[in-house]
Amino acid sequence: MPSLPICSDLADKTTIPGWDEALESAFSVYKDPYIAGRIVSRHKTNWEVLISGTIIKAGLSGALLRIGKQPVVGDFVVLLNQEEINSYIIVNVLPRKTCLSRGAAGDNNEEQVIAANIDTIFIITATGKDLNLRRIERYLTVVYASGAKPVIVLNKADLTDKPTEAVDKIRTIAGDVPVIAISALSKAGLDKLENYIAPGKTVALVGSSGVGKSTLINALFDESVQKTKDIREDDEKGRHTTTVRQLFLLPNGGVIIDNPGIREIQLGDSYDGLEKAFFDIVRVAEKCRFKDCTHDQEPGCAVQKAVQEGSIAKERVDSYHKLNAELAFQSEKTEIGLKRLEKKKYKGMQVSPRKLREYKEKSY
Ligand SMILES: Nc1nc2c(ncn2[C@@H]2O[C@H](COP(=O)(O)OP(=O)(O)O)[C@@H](O)[C@H]2O)c(=O)[nH]1
Ligand SMILES: [Mg+2]
Ligand SMILES: [Zn+2]
Repeated sequence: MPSLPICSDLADKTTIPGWDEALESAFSVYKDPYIAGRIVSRHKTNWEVLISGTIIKAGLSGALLRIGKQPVVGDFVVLLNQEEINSYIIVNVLPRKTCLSRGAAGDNNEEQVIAANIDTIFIITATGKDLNLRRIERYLTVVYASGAKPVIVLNKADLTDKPTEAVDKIRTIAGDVPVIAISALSKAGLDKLENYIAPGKTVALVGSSGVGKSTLINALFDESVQKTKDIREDDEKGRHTTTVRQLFLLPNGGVIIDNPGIREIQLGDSYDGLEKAFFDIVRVAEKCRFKDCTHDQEPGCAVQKAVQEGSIAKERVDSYHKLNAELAFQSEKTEIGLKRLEKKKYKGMQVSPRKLREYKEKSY
C-alpha cells in the first residue's frame, strides 16, 4: 500500500489543470473531507489521480462499481480519503464536458467512453504512405461526435520536399478544420500548436501507430516522458501493458493526452459526427430530388451530379457510404446486444424452485 503523500492543501482545486467554474459549481455540494482530482491513467481497478500538486492511487467506491460507472482518463472526480485503510476512493465522476467514445467492440456492445473533457483533438498523420484521406475522414467523424475541436496535424514534414502539397491534399476534405504541418523530430512548426496547448486546456492525440504521437509529446516537454516506437507498448497477446501514463501536465499548465487507449476507433454512435465531417456532401444533398435519397442510383441525385461535375471526389462519397453503412451495422449490433442483455438480466431474476425452497426454509 503506498503511503499517502503529505501535502499542505489537498483541497486546493484551483491547481488541477482544466478546473473551471462549471466544475466548481458541480463540486460545491461536497464539503470537507471530500477532495477533487483528475484521472491521469487507469490500471485495471486502480486509477492514478492528479490532486493538488501530486498524483495518488485510488480505487472505486462500491456504489460506483455497482452502477458500472467507471472514470476514464481526463475525468474530474470526487475522492474520499479513507484514513482507516490508508487509501483514497473515487466516490463520483463530475459531469463531462466532452467525451471521446469508441463504438461497440466484440461481445460487449455498449459504447465505451475512453477519455473525457478534451478541448482539442489533434488528428496526427504523417507524410508518405500513412497519408490517407479516408482515415482522416473516419477520425474527423469520431472527433466531431466527441464534442472536442479537431485539428489535423501533418507530422514528419521533414521527410518530404513538398509538405504544402500534402497539406493542400488534406485541405480538400478538411472544411474549416486547421491543417498544420510540423516535424516532431526537428521541432519545426511546433509553435503553430501553441494556440491549442494553452494553460488549462486539454489536448488529446489520436492517429495510427508510428505517426509520431509520443515523439511530439517528448518534443513539447523538451525531454523524454513518453516511450517512442522502439519500445513495445503491448505484450505478445496485444494487451496494453499496465504502466503507460496517458495524461501529461505540460510546463505551461496545458494538458496533453497521448493516444487515449484506442488502436482502431470504431464509429459508435457518431451520426452527428458523420454529418459534420462530410459537410460538403450534406450541403449538396439538400438539392437531391428525393428527401430520402441514398445518393446511389436515384434520379435527380445532386451528390452524384457533383461527382460527375468533379466538385466532390468519388472516393469521398464512397467513404461517406462506407462509414454510413458501418454506423448502421454498429447500431444494429448495439440493439441486438441490448436485447441479449435484457434476456440475461431476466434470467438472473428467475429463481429455481430449489433455490426458492431453500430460501423459504432458511427464513423460517
Ligand atoms: N523523420 C521523422 N521521424 C519522426 C518524426 N516524428 C516521429 N518520427 C519517428 O517515427 C517513429 C514513430 O514515432 P512514435 O512517436 O513512437 O509514434 P507513435 O506510435 O504515434 O507514438 C519513431 O521512430 C520516431 O523517431 C518526424 O517528425 N520526422
Ligand atoms: Mg506512442
Ligand atoms: Zn442524392
